[in-house]
Order: sequence, then structure tokens, then C-alpha cells
Amino acid sequence: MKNVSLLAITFFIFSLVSRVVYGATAKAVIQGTDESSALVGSAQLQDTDEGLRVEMSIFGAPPGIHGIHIHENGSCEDKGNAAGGHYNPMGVKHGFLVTEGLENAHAGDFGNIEINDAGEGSLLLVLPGLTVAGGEHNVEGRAIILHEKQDDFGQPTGNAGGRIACGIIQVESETNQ
Ligand SMILES: [Cu+2]
Repeated sequence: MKNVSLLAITFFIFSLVSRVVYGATAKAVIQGTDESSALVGSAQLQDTDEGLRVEMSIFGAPPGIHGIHIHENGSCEDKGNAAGGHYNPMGVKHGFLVTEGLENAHAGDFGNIEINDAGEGSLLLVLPGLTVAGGEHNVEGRAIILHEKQDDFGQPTGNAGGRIACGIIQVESETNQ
């Protein structure tokens, strides 16, 4: 009997430690910046132990590879230009956050998304150091920008051209679950 309860307690503690703690969630509704654009999409964001998990789907976009970033300001006005430059709180060079980290890439450097011949694309990223609730590098209220061209990781911003879609990150739940 003693062994059974010890086993139960051990299992209980193990399940607490190994459980992935999902935290606050946010979403962005992405829309084409041109009024005639059929481009739509959405992004779901969630704070996790490993970083900010971002899951994105895009529909009605031109096929090919397109740069995607978080830009500084939470506005999609003026064909996305009101969103300003890349979110870059560390004042570092342009790169790819997932592989280069906050010291060597803009916090908003999400890289590229591939859009297929049907105009659809999806992306799943986990971005260390970013959050939607609290934290030092918080992206709540900032804009996700989809670009006309591929981000070639050249300086200063990846040569990705115009801004074809935009969505503002809005927190849905700040409660840690
Ligand atoms: Cu950009």
C-alpha cells in the first residue's frame, strides 16, 4: 500500500514537471493592404515554456515565397506603412530570429512563408524570448506584415519589397492555464 501511494505521488509530481505550461493567447486577423485584395489570414499566438508559439494561415496570396515580420506599430494604415519598421527592441541587425536569436536578429524577424499555387500557406514557429503577456519583448498590439517578395536576409531589412497584408496582434486571454 505504501509503495502504491509513493508511486502515485511520484507520478503526480512527474506529471506537473513534464506538463507543457501554456500561457496567454493572442490572435491577429490578417487582411490584404490593397482594398481590392482577396488576401486573408489569421495568426494564433501563445506563450509557452519554449517561447512564443505562432501558427499562421494565409489564403488568396500570390504564390511564391514572401517575407513575414512583426513590425513596430499596431497600425495597418497607409498600405501597411504605418506599421513602421521591424520590431527591433535590441537595436541589432536583420536576420532570422528562430536560428539567430535576439542578439543577432530583429525580434520581429520571422523569415518567410511559402504560398502554394492555390494561394495558401501556413507557418508554425516557436520564437524564444517573445511574449504576448508581460515579458521584456512583448508583441501585443504590434503588426504582422506579409511582404510582396522573399526576405533574402540582406541588410537592413531583407529586400522583401512592399507590404501586401497586415494584421494587428490582439491578446485574447492573459490567464495562464
Ligand atoms: Cu517586414
